Amino acid sequence: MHTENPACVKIDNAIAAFFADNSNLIEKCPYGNGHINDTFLLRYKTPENIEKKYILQRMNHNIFKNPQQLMENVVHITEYLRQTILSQGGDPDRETLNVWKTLDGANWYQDSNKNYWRVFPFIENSICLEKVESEKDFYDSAVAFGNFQKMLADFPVQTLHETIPNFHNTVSRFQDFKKAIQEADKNRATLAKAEIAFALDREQDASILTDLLAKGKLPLRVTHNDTKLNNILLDADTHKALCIIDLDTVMPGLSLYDFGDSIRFGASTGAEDEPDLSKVELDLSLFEAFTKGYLEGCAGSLTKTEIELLPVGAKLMTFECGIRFLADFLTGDHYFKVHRENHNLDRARTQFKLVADMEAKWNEMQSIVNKYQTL
Ligand code: ADP
Ligand code: GN1
Ligand code: MG
Repeated sequence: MHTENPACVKIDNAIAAFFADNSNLIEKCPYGNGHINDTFLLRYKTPENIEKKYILQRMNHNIFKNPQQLMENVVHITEYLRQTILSQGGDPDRETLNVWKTLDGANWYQDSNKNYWRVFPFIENSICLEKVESEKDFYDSAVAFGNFQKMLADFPVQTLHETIPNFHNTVSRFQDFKKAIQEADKNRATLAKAEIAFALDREQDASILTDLLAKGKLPLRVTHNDTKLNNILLDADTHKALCIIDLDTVMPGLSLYDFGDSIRFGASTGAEDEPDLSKVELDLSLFEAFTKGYLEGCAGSLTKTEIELLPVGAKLMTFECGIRFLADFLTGDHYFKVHRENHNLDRARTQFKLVADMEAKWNEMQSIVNKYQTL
């Protein structure tokens, strides 16, 4: 079980690598709700008495096996986005992440315990939502994720490192899941009997997208691959989508991964870890708002096949996340951070409840996509 409390991690050496004078450091505290990295907020007071904030992160090198390559990707992508945003008259200090260098001019720092650290200036006057508050916010986030992919359409894809191989290869995720069943803790397997059966019943679904990709029927694009609502910052005053963050998994992928992952998290009526499943279903109005926004953001760049398969993307990304949570539960919670007993099982259950609800609402989902096909 992942028991380390981020609050207890010694961060002072890391801070000293990035900032010369710490006499004005007001606060350092754990921040955000990510499942993978350890994130801290640093608050400084400048000599002019102005507050400046930074995000300090310890990259999870058990999951990201090569943090140097990961940071090469992040630097390369953010510098590329910076130029594009500038050429469009935008504000690159607010509309993209920017990597803050160490005092030695490096993009990351490795401490004596072999932890890898990085810093981003905090994007001021921004908010981050864990749950959709209005359809309009979700629509705006969809336009931003579609536009993000469009901005990276000409990015030299061959220069990107694959930070986690087979990240959204659902077939390989299913194999991992079956292996987890073999290696499972007996009590946990008993607790999750119904969920294991639910997933095994849907094995044939796992290969739908990988088969189409292999046959050349779906184009490989530069995608974000982790398009949860809490990976986008909104302007605190206007609620306009401002900046896409968490770029660790930007890699070649399918547009359907980005669409699907956003739906799985944002179009659910319940939280990802809601224990009361009666509160979890697919909100079709939110599905519609996101479909419209995403297609507008992609601005005609998606093929007819990609558009037709949007409901498949939503269902498969939800199913894939469910089997990942379940595999982690069965084998002892080593991947996703957990904060309570059976946390990963609760997460798997919400994902499977959503999958079942999507199956029940399949015709409606397809009609919605048809309605916006020409955007
Ligand atoms: P994880 O990989 O653990 O999900 P994220 O990179 O998504 O970590 O960061 C965790 C949280 O920190 C985000 O959800 C967001 O609230 C906040 N955050 C990250 N970077 C910034 C930034 N540059 N400015 C403001 N908030 C940020
Ligand atoms: C993880 O890091 P975070 O919390 O944004 C995971 C995603 C999952 C998500 C489920 C690198 O994302 O793939 O969809 O949890 N990231 C990684 O909430 O595995
Ligand atoms: Mg995140």
